[in-house]
Amino acid sequence: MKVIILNPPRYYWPFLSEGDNYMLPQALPCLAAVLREHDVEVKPIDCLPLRIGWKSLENLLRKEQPDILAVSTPETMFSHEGLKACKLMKEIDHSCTTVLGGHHFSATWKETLKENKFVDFVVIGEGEYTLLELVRELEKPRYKQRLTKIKGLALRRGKRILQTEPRPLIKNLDELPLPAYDLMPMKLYGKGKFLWCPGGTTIHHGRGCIGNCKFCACWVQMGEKRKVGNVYKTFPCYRTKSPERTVEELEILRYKYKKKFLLFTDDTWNVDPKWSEKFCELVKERGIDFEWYGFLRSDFILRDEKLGVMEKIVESGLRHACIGGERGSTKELKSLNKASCSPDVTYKVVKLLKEKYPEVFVQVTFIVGFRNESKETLKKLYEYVKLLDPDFPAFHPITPVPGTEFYEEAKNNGWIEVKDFRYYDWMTPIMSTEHLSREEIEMEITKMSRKLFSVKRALKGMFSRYAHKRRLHWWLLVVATKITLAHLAGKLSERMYYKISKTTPYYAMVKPKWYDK
Ligand code: B12
Repeated sequence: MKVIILNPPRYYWPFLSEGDNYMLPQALPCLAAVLREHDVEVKPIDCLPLRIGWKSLENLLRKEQPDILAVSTPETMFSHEGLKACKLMKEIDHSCTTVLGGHHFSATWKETLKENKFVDFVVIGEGEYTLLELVRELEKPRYKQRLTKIKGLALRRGKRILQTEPRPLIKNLDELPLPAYDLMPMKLYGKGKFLWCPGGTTIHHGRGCIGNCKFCACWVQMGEKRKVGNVYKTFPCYRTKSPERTVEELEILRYKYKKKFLLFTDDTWNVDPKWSEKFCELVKERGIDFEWYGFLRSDFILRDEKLGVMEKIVESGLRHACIGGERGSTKELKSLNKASCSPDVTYKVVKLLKEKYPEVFVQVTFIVGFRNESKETLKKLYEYVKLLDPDFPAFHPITPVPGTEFYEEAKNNGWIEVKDFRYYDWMTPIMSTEHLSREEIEMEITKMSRKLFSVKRALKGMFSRYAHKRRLHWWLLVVATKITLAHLAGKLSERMYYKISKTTPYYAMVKPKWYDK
């Protein structure tokens, strides 16, 4: 069986350079490694760094003639590209089996299979062993195939669409083979000058999360499915590779592929202080010089500071901390199942990082546009963020994505105004509030971002003695300038000043030159 695992062509975020727009999607080398370990002929293809547009992809699929095309588009906003790839494959060769996976399709498997005859299977949740078993079954003559025996799969049975028993999570992540980075165009990742990981790539040590935030799809995708009564419910579950295994992977990326900056894709990097301490000691012992970006929980940073572990984490190379601040009131955070990181805790953390660890660039993300959002609640949030004064405050309109508790709530209450998933880009408001229209939400985000842009902070950052901080403050200036120029050029007027038709939002993503080629 010949398997292609595909990250299809897609649009880019505006204002970011091409290299800053994508990174190595960990799913591809992880899935490929397990298939290769079991002697399956596998080719992961990431169209973005290779600039493979749809015409080139068609020619490539005609030449490769895979038996199985497995497509990974985790993000809801790119799900249409995943479907397009399956449709194209069936037009080229109807006998090729098409498989989808990732966050979005794991949560929409029923409607995906119902509405799209060109999709044969959806792999739900953690995919390594489900995909392997699917390949093994499809290798057998049809009458011998026992597809419904494969856990974690959605498939058709005549007119019915079935979901098999949930796939148990992999208990010991160290049993997985090292991701097949050698099958990826590693040289082409990290070409960005500024943002995610200049000269770098992605890595992950943990999977899943211990939190169960209402708006987040991460913990759901890697959550544990347990039977409650007659139905399966998803519970947060956190697992991690050992520090030794993670350092082994890190050294391959650092020395074999010369990647000096790593983005840890873990939902929460700093769950276990013992793990963090051991990892940092190994990095120090082996003298690995690298810098890294991580999603860190604020209350765990304070805990680790008290334990003396935070010093070791920064010493190991942490240079960009992304913290989910979300809101400025404990009551609001409680309603999102995120009370553990209170506004006061996040305030203490940003103050600690700025004063004791100036080498760390502090990004704090906030969500606006919940049902009761008004100019008054936004003013309070603005005052809080102004007080916090992180290097980069990022505001995202709440985007109800399938699989999350918030999506069900928004859907059941009829709050979702934009049904076209292409607009779920975390920039375009998808729903209005009891007090603000979608356009007003967008206007408020722009106003807050502009008012929070401080020349003093920018200049201090742009001439910081820490390279990563310098780079990012220059990036912030470049992006702010681009937005302002686009605004002056009136390119943004359509968006900023409500010339948007009340029905279809304005599509902000940028089409790469090679997209159709
Ligand atoms: C790294 C990452 C990014 C990176 C890189 C993305 C890239 N590929 O270029 C960056 C920072 C650029 C990014 C940006 C965005 N991201 Co992002 N990202 C992630 C993150 C943190 C890690 C993904 C990862 O590597 N996971 C580790 C691997 C091992 O797990 P995995 O991808 O889940 O794959 C496993 C299974 O899902 C499954 N699987 C996955 N695909 C497939 C395919 C097949 C065929 C099979 C069989 C199995 C399978 O098997 C894999 C192995 O077990 C996830 C959160 C998360 N933890 O998953 C968010 C996440 C995927 N991103 C998300 C979003 C929304 C975005 C943005 C749109 C918005 C934003 N503000 O971030 C942008 C848009 C991207 C763009 N540039 O245009 C959401 C998607 C939710 C949704 N339903 O839409 C997530 C889930 C975060 C969240 N909090 O909800 N992202």
